[in-house]
Amino acid sequence: MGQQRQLSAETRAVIEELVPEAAKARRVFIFTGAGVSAESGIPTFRDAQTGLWAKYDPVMLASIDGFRKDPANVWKWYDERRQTMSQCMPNAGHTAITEWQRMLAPVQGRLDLATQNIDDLHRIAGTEQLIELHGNIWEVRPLGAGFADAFRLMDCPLSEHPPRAADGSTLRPNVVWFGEMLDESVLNHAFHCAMKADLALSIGTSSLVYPAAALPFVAREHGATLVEINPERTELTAAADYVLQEPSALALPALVEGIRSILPGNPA
Ligand code: BV8
Repeated sequence: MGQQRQLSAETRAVIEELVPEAAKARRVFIFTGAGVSAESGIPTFRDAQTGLWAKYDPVMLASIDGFRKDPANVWKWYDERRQTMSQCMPNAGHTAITEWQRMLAPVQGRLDLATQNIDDLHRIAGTEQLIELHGNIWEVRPLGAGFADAFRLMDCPLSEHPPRAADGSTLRPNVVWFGEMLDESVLNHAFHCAMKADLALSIGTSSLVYPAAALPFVAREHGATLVEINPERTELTAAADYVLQEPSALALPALVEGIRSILPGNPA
C-alpha cells in the first residue's frame, strides 16, 4: 500500500471511480511519451529545466537536414543518450503496464501499447504487443535505407561517429525525425488498435507531436473511455474522461493494484 500513501486524496478518489470500469475493459490501448521514462532517469524533451530541448536544438539534432549537415554531431548526441539510457531501468510504471497486460490474457483481453519513446524500456519491462512509433535508439540503418533494413547496434559508446556499415556506408539512427514519415504499417496498426479500444490511456506525453498525438483522440472518437496520466495538464486533458495528475510511476501501480483486486482469478 506504500504507493497509495503519496497519491493525493483527489487522485485516490479518481482511481476508485475508474477501477471498476478499467477492470471491465478487454481491449486496452496505452499511448506513452517521454514522461513515462522520467522516473527511470531519462530526460524528457520539453520539461523546461531538465528537458532535452532546453539544451539542444531539436531541428539541428532530430531532423534529416541536421543529420546530413553534420552526421558526427547528431551521432554524438545519440551516443550520449544511448549511454544515459544504458544505465536506466524500467520503473514501477513500466512494470505495472506489463502486469496489467498479463492479467488480461486469462480473460481473453488484450493490451496494446504504442510508444513515442525510443529507449526500449517497455520492451525490457516485458510488455508485448509493443508498437514503437518513432523507432528505437538501439537500432540503426544505412542512410537512405528503409525501416525494414534496420538492425540492432549495441556498441556503447560507439567506436566512431557516424558508425559505418561493413561496406563503409554511413549508418543513421533508426528513429523518426521531424519532417520524416513514420513507418506507415506501424502507424496504421496503432490507429487500428486505438479504434478497437474500449479503454485508452495517454501517459507521460505533452500530446504535441503528430501524427502520434492523434491516437488518443481517435480512440475516444471510436468510443473508448479516455484516461490521462500526467503531472501537468496537456492539449489532451480537456478531452479525457479521467485525469490522474500524478507521476506515472506512482499512479499506474495504484491503478493496476485496484484492477487486480477485481479481475477474476487474480490474487488480491
Ligand atoms: C510527420 C524521435 C509527415 C527522435 C521524435 C513541418 C514540417 C514537417 C512536419 C511538421 C511540420 N510542422 C509540424 C509537423 C509535424 C511534426 C510535429 O508534430 N511537430 C510538432 C512539434 C508541432 N511531426 C513530424 O514531423 C512527424 N512526421 O509529420 O511526417 C510529414 C513528412 C514530411 C513533411 C511533412 C509532413 C515526426 C515526429 C517524430 C519526431 N521524433 N522523437 C528522438 O527521440 O530523437 S519527437 C519526440 O517528441 C518524441 O518522440 C515524442 O513523439 C515527441 C513528444 O514528446 P513527449 O514524449 O510528449 O515528451 P515531452 O517532453 O514533450 O513531454 C513529456 C510529458 O511528460 C510532459 O507532458 C510532462 O508533463 C510529462 N511528465 C514528466 N514527468 C512525468 C510525466 N508524465 C508522467 N510521469 C512523470 N513522472
